[in-house]
Amino acid sequence: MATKITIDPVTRIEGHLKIEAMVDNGVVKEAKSSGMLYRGFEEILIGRDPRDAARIMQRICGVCPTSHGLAASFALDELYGVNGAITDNGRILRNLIQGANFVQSHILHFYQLAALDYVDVTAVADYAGSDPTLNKVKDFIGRGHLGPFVPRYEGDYRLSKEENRTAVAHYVQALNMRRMAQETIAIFGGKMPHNMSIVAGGVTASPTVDKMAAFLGRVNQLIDFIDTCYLPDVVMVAKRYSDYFGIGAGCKQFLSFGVFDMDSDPDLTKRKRYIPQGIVKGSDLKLRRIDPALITEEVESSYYVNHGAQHPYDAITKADHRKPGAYSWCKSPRYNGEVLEVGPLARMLASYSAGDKEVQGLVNGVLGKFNASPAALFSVLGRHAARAIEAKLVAEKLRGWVMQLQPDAPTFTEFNLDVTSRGMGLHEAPRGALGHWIVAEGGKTKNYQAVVPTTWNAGPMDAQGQPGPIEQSLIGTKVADKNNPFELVRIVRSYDPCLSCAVHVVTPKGEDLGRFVVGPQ
Ligand code: NFE
Ligand code: MG
Repeated sequence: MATKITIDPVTRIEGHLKIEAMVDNGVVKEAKSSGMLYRGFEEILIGRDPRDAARIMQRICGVCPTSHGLAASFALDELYGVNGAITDNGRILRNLIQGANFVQSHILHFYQLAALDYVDVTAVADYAGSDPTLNKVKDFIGRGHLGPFVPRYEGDYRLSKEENRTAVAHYVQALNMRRMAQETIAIFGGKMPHNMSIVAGGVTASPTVDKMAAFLGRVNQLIDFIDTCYLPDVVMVAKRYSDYFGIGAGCKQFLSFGVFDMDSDPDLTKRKRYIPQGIVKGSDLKLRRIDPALITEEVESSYYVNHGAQHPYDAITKADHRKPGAYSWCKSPRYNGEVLEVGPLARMLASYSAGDKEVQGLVNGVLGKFNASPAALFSVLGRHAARAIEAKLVAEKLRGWVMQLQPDAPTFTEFNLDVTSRGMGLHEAPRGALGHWIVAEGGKTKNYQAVVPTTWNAGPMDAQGQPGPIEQSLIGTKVADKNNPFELVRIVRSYDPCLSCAVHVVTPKGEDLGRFVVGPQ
């Protein structure tokens, strides 16, 4: 008989993601991924000064505000006609801020958001050594402070006692490293979260030598942590859980908008980026160019009044929380009607397929360690490995990029505010492809849409009956113990979902769309 497994909430980060899986004979037959959050963002901007987008859109999320500030600024660059005129300093500062942001996000994901699915923290309970961090955790657990380590599933923890203890010590160290990465962003971003310096036309921070030195010093410590903790810990987990190279494949089609500008080509589909733009299909690992006109969102299974596939420039968003058949506040983004996975795996595949030798070497190195074929990348461990490899590559690039700043050269290009125009910001957040689209009339915002990574990955089924990437990853998965469905949470968390990013609509007039009781009634 089929059993329904409900996991709600799944995420250890902003927002609620609910997963429902119908399991029959130990195998997932159907899966539903539901964004359970209702918020308000894009339409707050309507009627406002378009420049507000670079500040307000960051409030979508406390984890990746930097990415929203950047995507908004890219869209505004085009709106104001300065998209081909960003200075080298402006371009490099944006890359530095976003690079440090990738590092903080990836460290946070592996240790704080994913590792506790693999690491048994109780291994510290009878620790008798002298490591002060482990003794603190032991004391913490001993006094009954089990959060954030519980609730958790029981059973499938496979690391040795020593390995568990190492991972727990690194979990605590990662908190410090993440703080340091946030400070690194703030050196040129002004503050974190919600930086102040990324604007249309460039960046307002000035690259002084002392700031460059402060940036470099922190990056070097972050690289050290990535090399000595993050990468070895991912390999340690992969060794003990190597079956996860065969679990959670998904749609095997990937999208990257590209990130880290190497020039200021006004056309974002031609701009040279360190991690390139394109679509990669698992079947042939070729990088295909994208046409942004083919990006749409559908709402067939979403709590919005039905419409067909809409391009973000023309999109309308009208909530209908009683819609029959709907099960998510996420929309379903599609490219030419196709389902695509986004994120570090998509980006590393884009670089790999574009012939980036460094990426090819690191990816082949990981596959070689596990005697695995490239198909193994389309998996839970493939996503973790891609994220860790990307953290290392990006952190190392930061070292070189910061030295390219010119302390006395301009960081910002002036522009005319009174525009009737539109703009598209294609970029990559740590969790994947992020696009902002703005339409303005007489210098005021007329329409604004953001299509974000977790909407691509966690979106529901579309009108053609195609499930979203996370749903596809779950369908066909064997669940060993339905009371402790480790397989399902490990698959979902490998995508690093963040629901507050993914759900962000409101009615422009602010009327009541529905009343929701949260908590005990
Ligand atoms: Ni709230 Fe976000 C990232 C964006 S995910 S974390 O990375 O954009 O949808
Ligand atoms: Mg949106």
